[in-house]
Amino acid sequence: MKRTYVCDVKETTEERVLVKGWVHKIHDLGKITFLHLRDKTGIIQLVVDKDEIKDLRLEMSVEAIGDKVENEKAPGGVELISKGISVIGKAFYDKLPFEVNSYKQKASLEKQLDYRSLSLRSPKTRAVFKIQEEIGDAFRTYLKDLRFSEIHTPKIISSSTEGGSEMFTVNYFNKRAFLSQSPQFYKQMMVGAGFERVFEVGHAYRAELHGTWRHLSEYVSLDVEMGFIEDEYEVMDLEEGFLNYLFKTLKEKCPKELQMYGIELPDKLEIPRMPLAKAQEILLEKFNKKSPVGNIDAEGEVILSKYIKETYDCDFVFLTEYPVSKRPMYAMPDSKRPELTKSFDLIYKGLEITTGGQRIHDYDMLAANIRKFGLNPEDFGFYLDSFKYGMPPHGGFAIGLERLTLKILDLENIREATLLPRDLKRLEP
Ligand code: AMO
Repeated sequence: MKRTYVCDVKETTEERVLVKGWVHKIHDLGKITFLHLRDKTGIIQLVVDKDEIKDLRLEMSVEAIGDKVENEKAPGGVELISKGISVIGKAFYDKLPFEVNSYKQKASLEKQLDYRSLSLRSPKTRAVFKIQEEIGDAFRTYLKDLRFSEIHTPKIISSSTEGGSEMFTVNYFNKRAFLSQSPQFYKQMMVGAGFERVFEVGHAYRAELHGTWRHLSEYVSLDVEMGFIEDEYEVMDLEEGFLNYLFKTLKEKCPKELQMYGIELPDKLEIPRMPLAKAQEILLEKFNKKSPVGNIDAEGEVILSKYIKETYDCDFVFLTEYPVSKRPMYAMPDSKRPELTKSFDLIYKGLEITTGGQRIHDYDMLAANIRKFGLNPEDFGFYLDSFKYGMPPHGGFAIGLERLTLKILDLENIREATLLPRDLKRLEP
């Protein structure tokens, strides 16, 4: 007999079906006993004999044959009268570390992460990763339709891209190498190598010394780079277009998952764009909140987002015109105000989810800028070389996949939006 997925039981024309999954719940009501079986697609109720369940334990994997009966009270409006259940994956535990079948997960996040193979079985927890999967899919579909090519760049690299000290070192055949913080140099290189428009969904590594709710040491970066642009606003338009497409897609494909988290996504996003200096001024004048030079801090991001929501009814804001001193050496300075760059951040519900901008594409200007930053152009050999052969004006951005998921679902900690998080303390599972 062919297996029927739980979500297809109601619609199938078969009277008798074979379902497979895990023992989600056993309800012994005295006169009648129910077993809830859970598979990837949902939960179905089986009416069972007491004898059939006496050796069953929660979370064992089982297969069951049952006859279909419509029942409004059953989950999904249909139930199965059991014609036989067998265990196909035994249980080896004394006591489950936590309940998988309660809607509200009571175990601490740390414990859920320790027992990831169990915590992910909870439909509400797995819903996070259904959303995440659709984000990746929407990113690909949206960009491919606009003639972007998907690329895969190396994650073992020889030099820093983002500057700073947050690099993991790797012993590479007795040479020192690093784990990539960002595909920045390679995505720019590929624009010049004739691809013009590229994107990558790949891992990025940061040796983050702060174990906060929003930092991971390994995250997934949704990277974009495009050539022949006019300015950084074209790059922002692209990101805004993607986010509109994403929200539309999520509403169509994940209504159940969004509902589990009580999320209603807006129909149309028009993201306000504001110079950083203006945001700092608003924070100071309206909220008496001082900002660090050339940036706003985490608390400032939260306050500013609330202000933007009240003023523009939008959960997002692009901050523009970051100063040269706070941006990497590849950021394009504004020709009229050379102390400012043509770069931006995107803040979503109080959290930075993107950095992007126009890049320097002129070889001489880039080499001079590298020197200006106190770095040695010789250390950037292959990167600089790729600017020798007619590199077009270009720009791009990167979105942290886990941060975007976290904010879409209003989660509290980035680890909830990470299948198997890596951070200061966690290297397993
Ligand atoms: P940036 O360093 O700002 O920019 O990173 C881009 C986005 O990546 C995410 N992110 C992180 N997510 C989780 N944990 C971390 N430790 C972490 N660090 C960064 C954030 C952030 O906004 N090359 C540029 C992008 C570009 O200009 O195209 C870059 O990497 O969501």
